[in-house]
Amino acid sequence: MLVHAIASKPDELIGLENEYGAHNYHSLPVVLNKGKGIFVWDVAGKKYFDFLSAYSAVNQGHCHPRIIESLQHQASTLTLTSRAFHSEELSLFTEFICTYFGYDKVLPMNTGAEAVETALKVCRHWAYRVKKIADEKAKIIVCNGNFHGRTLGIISFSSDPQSKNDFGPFLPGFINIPYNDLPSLKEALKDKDVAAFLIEPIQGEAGVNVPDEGYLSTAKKYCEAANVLFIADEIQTGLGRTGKLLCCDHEEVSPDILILGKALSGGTMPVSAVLANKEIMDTIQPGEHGSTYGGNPLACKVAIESLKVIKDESLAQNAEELGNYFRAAIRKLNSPHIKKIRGKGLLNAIIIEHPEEEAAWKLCIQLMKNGLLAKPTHGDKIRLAPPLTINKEQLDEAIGIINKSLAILD
Ligand code: IF1
Repeated sequence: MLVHAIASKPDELIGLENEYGAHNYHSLPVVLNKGKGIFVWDVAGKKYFDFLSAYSAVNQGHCHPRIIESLQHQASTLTLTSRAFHSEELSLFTEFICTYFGYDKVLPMNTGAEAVETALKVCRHWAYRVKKIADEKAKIIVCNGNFHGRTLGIISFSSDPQSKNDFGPFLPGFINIPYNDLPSLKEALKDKDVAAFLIEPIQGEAGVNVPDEGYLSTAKKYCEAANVLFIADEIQTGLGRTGKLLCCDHEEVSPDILILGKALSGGTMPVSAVLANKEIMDTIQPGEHGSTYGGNPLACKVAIESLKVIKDESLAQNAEELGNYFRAAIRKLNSPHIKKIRGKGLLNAIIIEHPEEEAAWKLCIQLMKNGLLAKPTHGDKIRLAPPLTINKEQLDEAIGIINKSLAILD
């Protein structure tokens, strides 16, 4: 059976995945096989604006030449040593990323979920070994509507039934409070057994939910006063996406524990990292945590280059400027089908106003036909988040496609 070798039509390829792959995604019916910068191409050679950026993993654009160069060079030099030995690239990476973000220490992992798990483990160690919370009592405050990954530990504190139904039993030790609600945080912090507050500076999965100005900085102050760690999950909001290097920078908040992933490798491979100062990170000792691939030389090399590109190409600044321009332009369309556009930098979502339940999906299909890829979430929301390398002319062209496509909802 050579069917996989000869299949090239999109329908056949989708059929193969449908037959042999688990059905854990509802993808748009487009089959891609090439990417460059802000564009991707399907198997028939049709070109699209990528307005998802692999959920913000390709902030630097697809196949960025400098990142690919570093990947290829390192791939033919040394890819994996395990942490049983030191590697030149890991040593250089640890110094580079700590200097870049202003932290004492880094713990490298692979996926975002692993980095979140790592941050939670580090914070529990800190709770017992530094804060001296009684054994097994440490609690972590999280927000309703959160998305931090898909492991059993993380979904234990999800408030989304789809993410957690029939996956129990769950991990205890979490307190859920409403997002963007300071009085609830203040109340929850009264509990002396609280070790940390884990937060997305903008909630991605919840539909690009931007908190009120002052929420993050006040929340940080409350945490400090209660001797509770402020843990920022910047896996999606970090690395220039929202118009600053970190979304927390908008309010000059320096998280006690910073979690990064996604664009840390410019979309080439899973690379994540947890940063913290000594007092916190030194609570982890040999044998207490790790990963076979975490901190591998290939990942380290690629991560350094990915971070350099963000600064060298002023991607945060571009996201800030074009984000403001984009939201203003979408508002100016004055479409009766767009209830709202919200976001920061180039992390944006439109909320569709339409009687049909499938309207957002229908619009995404039309956008796809017209050469722009975006994905609906939670029924009526569409995330619009191109690579941060996009320029004004390209953005204008994309806005034209969005405008033209909206007619399908008339
Ligand atoms: C999927 C959403 C985005 C994340 C934050 C940790 C992780 C993610 C803030 C885990 C991952 C992804 C994963 C993706 C969908 C996606 C997503 F819609 F679900 F919310 F981006 F907006 N923290 N987000 O956003 O990182 O383990 O995946 O590397 O298909 O599950 P990961």
